[in-house]
Amino acid sequence: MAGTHGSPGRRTEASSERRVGGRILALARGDITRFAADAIVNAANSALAGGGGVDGAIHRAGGPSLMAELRGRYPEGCPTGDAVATEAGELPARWVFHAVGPRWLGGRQGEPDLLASAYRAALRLAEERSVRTIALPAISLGIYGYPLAEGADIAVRAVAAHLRGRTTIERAVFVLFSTETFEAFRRAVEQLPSEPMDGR
Ligand code: AR6
Repeated sequence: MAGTHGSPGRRTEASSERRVGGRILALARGDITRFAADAIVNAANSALAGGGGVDGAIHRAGGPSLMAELRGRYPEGCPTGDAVATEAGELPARWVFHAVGPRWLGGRQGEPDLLASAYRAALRLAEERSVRTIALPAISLGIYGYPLAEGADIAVRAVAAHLRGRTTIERAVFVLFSTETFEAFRRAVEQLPSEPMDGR
């Protein structure tokens, strides 16, 4: 398939990438706090209070300036489906976009729209700052319990739709902690329509 590495099959890969709208959509295994990018997306909660998972890792690696900026600028938190920006402290990035995905409550509380909206809000913040490279986690797919395959599809479709439009982003990489999550995202990327004109 145009733009993907390796041959199709069940082989687990540590990374993969393809072209979407002339930009790169990549998948990588690993710890997002170690990824150099203009911006890193966080999976936060609506109190912006920090917590476990990728949020805890980002605050630990970024240092106390992230929480200080969140408390100072967003004392009322951030609604589910939205995102706010801070600088990135000690992280190898310029910005952190704290996006709030939905907690999975069975699927009838607007979770799919809220999850797509959280990604779109982070991508809007990226445009406002002319971000060219962005690293994203699997929002809501950990502690918030969103089903893996469905959540991966929503994440991949939201970012792919953005890359097909007018954007400053040249490279968006989902950084995924577990093999299972990586494989769910890989399957979601495989479902994207191919773009023969963009394949190189
Ligand atoms: N790098 C990349 N991915 C990671 C990392 C990391 N360092 N650490 C965990 N993941 P979660 P949520 C993966 O639980 O479901 C927090 O307490 C993880 O394996 O971090 O949106 C917040 O404060 C999973 O695939 O976020 C909120 O209260 C994905 O990141 C709540 O959890 C997201 O899992 C948000 O829950």
